[in-house]
Amino acid sequence: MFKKILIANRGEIALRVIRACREMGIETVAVHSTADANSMAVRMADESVCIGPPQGKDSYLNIPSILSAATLTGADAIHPGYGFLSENAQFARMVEEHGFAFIGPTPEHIEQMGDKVTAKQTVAALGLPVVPGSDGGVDTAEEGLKIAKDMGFPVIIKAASGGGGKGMQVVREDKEFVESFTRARQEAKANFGDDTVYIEKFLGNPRHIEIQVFGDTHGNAIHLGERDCSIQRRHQKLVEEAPSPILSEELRNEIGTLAADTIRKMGYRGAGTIEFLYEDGKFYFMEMNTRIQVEHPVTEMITGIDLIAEQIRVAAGEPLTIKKERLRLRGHAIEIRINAEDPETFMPSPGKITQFHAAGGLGVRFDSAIYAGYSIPPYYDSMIGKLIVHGRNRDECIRRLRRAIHETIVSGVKTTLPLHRWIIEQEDFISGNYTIHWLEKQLAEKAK
Ligand code: MV4
Repeated sequence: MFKKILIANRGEIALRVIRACREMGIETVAVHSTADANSMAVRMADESVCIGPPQGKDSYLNIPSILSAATLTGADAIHPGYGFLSENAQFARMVEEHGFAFIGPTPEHIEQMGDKVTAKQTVAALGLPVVPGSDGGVDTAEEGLKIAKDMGFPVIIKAASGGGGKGMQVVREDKEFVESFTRARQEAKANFGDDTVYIEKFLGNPRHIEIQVFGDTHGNAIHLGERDCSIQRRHQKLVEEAPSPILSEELRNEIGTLAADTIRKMGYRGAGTIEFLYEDGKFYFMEMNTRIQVEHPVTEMITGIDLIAEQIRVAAGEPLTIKKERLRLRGHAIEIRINAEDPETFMPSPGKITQFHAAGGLGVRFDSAIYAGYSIPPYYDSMIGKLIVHGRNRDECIRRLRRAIHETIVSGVKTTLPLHRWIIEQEDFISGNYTIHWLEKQLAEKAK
């Protein structure tokens, strides 16, 4: 097992990794920008190293600085968290070339899933259902138009190097196609330096349901059920829950088994998330994330498994400790992401937190790195914490969440808590009747 892990990240996920390490008897190194010198991760880690100025590109994305810090402190492994360098294949490769273990999949798997065309072809060949569409990249507007006409409108044009919603064009009729195709290519080139695009049938009103998977270096692979992440705005998730309120046990087992079989055949190691669109009782593969995700705690709450500890063990070459026979999905969990933002305009609200109290009690977890007197820097994303609650069933879980939101105090900055309080009171939320478009539709109604 590793003796010392360097965490190449900040905020709540840096603290989350430090917590797992301390419980495992592993020493930790926090790297930080000059803006994060007073962070909770720096305080809780055994050692810390300043790796550069505030801007992410100069610090948390600065590969030479991070590798130097690992060498200097004698770390054996690097945990990338989420965001920043977590899905950078070149970083994973350099980490390994410098003699450290990368706590994540191989650089080849990161690369393979990072290209959305290759990812789709790979998982389709291994048995996952995919959205009907072009077979790979489409080179010309004429070729694209023929595919779209044969398939029928509406269609969606996506960038092969995109993901997370960037560089997509929905096309509703044939006379718009050529213009949209040209725009999609231009945006793909400008944003990702790669103008490869592909075409899919556009699903009008799906849910976003993702499966947590895990593989090891001994040929084992397992799924840990799904998370429903349909409550989102501009591709930013606000609420995530497990299990999905609309999925039957039969369908869960079916898609979960397909997901686990897929990563087993790939020889995938570590934590992964396979994202699907779900509409009319059917799943369609969207993309695979090769990192631990923000919303991993809802899966931890219903399984009782520490997913970060499992990532570390797998990276150290140990077999998975999760056994299918002993895995039970218990009760219901919901996570809300608390952002330091205006709850109506979504403008970031950095600044000093004057008062802070975390909710507690049975079934309540608050994953955050903030404290009273902490100043939220303006350089990074605005998520300041995650409130996660567990209950024996969805009704108990929602009641507990309402209570926990009531207990949470964050003063000095604006937060999205009022919006969360509102969302969970809505009839559609309570009945589980929502899709990826629900929140934006509600916000448009509210604004009238
Ligand atoms: C789609 C789609 C409808 N049909 N693909 C958005 C993020 C990117 N990963 C894929 N996305 C979508 N792909 C087909 N064929 C609708 C979306 C989409 C979406 C997906 C998940 C969560 C929120 C979303 C919001 C708008 C569009």
